Amino acid sequence: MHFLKDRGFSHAHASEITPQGIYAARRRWMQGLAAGAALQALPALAQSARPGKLAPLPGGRSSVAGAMVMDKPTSYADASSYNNYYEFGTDKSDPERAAHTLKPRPWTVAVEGEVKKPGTFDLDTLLKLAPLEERIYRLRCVEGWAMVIPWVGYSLAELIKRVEPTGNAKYVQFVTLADKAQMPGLSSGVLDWPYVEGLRLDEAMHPLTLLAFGMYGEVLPHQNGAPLRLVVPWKYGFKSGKSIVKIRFVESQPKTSWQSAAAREYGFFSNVNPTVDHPRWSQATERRIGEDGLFAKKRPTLMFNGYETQVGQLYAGMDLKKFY
Ligand SMILES: Nc1nc2c(c(=O)[nH]1)N[C@H]1C(S)=C(S)[C@@H](COP(=O)(O)O)O[C@H]1N2
Ligand SMILES: [Mo]
Repeated sequence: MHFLKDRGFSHAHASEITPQGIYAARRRWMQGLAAGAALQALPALAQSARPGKLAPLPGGRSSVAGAMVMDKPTSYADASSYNNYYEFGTDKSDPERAAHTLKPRPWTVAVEGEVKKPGTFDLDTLLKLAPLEERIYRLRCVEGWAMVIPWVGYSLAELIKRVEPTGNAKYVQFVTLADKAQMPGLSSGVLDWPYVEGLRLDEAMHPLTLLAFGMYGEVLPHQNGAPLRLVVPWKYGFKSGKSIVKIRFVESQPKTSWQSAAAREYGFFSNVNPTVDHPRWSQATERRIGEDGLFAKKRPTLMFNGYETQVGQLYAGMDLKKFY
């Protein structure tokens, strides 16, 4: 997995990978804590240091508003072992165990539909398309658990601007890999394959919508969606497709795999919303992975997963109970 050597990356020191801004912000945060609590919080400082498992992929400081949440990052061990990636099985532990068969290179992404400059981009081209940034996002699964992950990537808008959507482009559909030879889960009928997702064009253009190539300063582990995936932090996790192979610009709202599976349960928008319950369970609270145990407090779910200031305007005047 040392395929990034050609970019001249050597094993950088953690302090070079983690933007100074995070250190400064964490320092301010730590200063606000009592000495004892600060000691307990110390491991958080090491969280975004490289785990040293895969090829390094450093990201620079992001200037995007909301790109750096101050919550303690989930451990790499948890983030890479508790996954939803149904192409490799439906148990949380299946992807880590089974995704070694995924071949993240060579890899291309086809961009087609309502764009003036369609084309097929290979991974190296995409990696160089815009400066890579580190962004610490909350990711909230519709099942009720959440993580905090330092991703490496750039705004999807960078790619969208280059392909020049036509006036007819109102939505973007994301198609992910479906290859039976690499993905044992495809023989099950839990979802329609390939796994497809979609966003409205303005959601796709929002600077927080991330095209991610790495996490924790390294390339993405297979189970987290190597070699590239989407991360839309204000929506339920299933909107963030893994291992994307095609991006299609379309005029009408595209089909998504989860809507096809259960339209009443998984809407097109799927914005994190504590006031709109899933038909089978409440969304009012959530559980942070790594915080389970006897004394773990229940966390209230935040409107738009805590990104309301940044994205609320996208939904001004919309009935969010109807457009769930
Ligand atoms: N291709 C594909 N992408 C997917 C999924 C999937 O099953 N297949 N699961 C989604 C769900 S339900 C969640 S919560 C997130 C989980 O991302 P993580 O494992 O990196 O935390 O990926 C999303 N992307
Ligand atoms: Mo999910």
